[in-house]
Amino acid sequence: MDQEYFDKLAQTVIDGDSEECVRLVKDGIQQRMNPLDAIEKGLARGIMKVGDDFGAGVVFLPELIMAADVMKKGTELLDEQIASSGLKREALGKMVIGTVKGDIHDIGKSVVASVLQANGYDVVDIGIDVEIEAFIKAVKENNADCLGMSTLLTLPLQVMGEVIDKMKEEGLRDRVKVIVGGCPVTEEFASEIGADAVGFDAADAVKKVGVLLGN
Ligand code: B12
Repeated sequence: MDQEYFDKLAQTVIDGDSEECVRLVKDGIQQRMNPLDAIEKGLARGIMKVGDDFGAGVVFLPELIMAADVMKKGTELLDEQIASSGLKREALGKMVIGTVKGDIHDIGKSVVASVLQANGYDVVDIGIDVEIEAFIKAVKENNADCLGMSTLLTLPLQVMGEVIDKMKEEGLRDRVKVIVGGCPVTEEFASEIGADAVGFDAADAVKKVGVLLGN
């Protein structure tokens, strides 16, 4: 697909036009475009523009919510596409992933979950606003090799460190790797809280989890 297509896709998010977004995405799927390109070169650019305008006070929360709904409709279709493109093979490892307590952003976390799944990992997505105890429970119940935590907000950042501390208390930290992500998360912060890695986008997440789990 060409730049004009990705620009149009970004514009549907900016305009809050879910009908046009779904139409364009279905069209792209039919033409066998790379679904991750549609997310990163198209939809994500649109939501980032609305997010920047929101930050600058040019657009307001209802418009941001509308844009996010459009983005979510598009990514849901593309996630299905990403998942079904994954080769059926023995899982490379078991991941639990979620957005930490205090944060309801789920688009980026879900994209990362789908892309990891498509790349051969068995991924359990435990959703948004996840309590510390719920992370621990999910890691234990699923016998996970790796935990992924996401936040886009500054305040809940500290929760990531609290989950890692709790993992240590429960004796889980030696065998379970931890990767963190989301726009406020830096390499420096990740090492401060004792995480093993930070992923800056879905492709980076696949690369880093691969290194952590020795794949
Ligand atoms: C869409 C959006 C929303 C939507 C969310 C819809 C949804 N279902 O998720 C809605 C409108 C609901 C929303 C609400 C709020 N939002 Co908001 N939102 C955004 C926005 C514009 C885009 C986020 C997004 O989806 N990006 C696209 C995806 C694909 O990218 P991503 O999330 O960054 O994820 C990628 C990477 O970060 C990474 N990644 C992410 N997670 C993980 C996890 C792991 C393990 C790994 C390895 C990698 C990884 O890989 C992903 C794929 O590439 C951002 C702007 C921004 N700059 O991020 C603001 C933004 C995050 N929101 C912001 C705010 C303030 C809020 C609200 C508090 C607003 C309010 N006053 O109520 C509420 C949050 C309430 C709460 N308790 O959570 C601020 C945060 C400021 C801060 N530093 O704390 C931002 C930065 C906007 C701004 N400029 O002010 N928001």
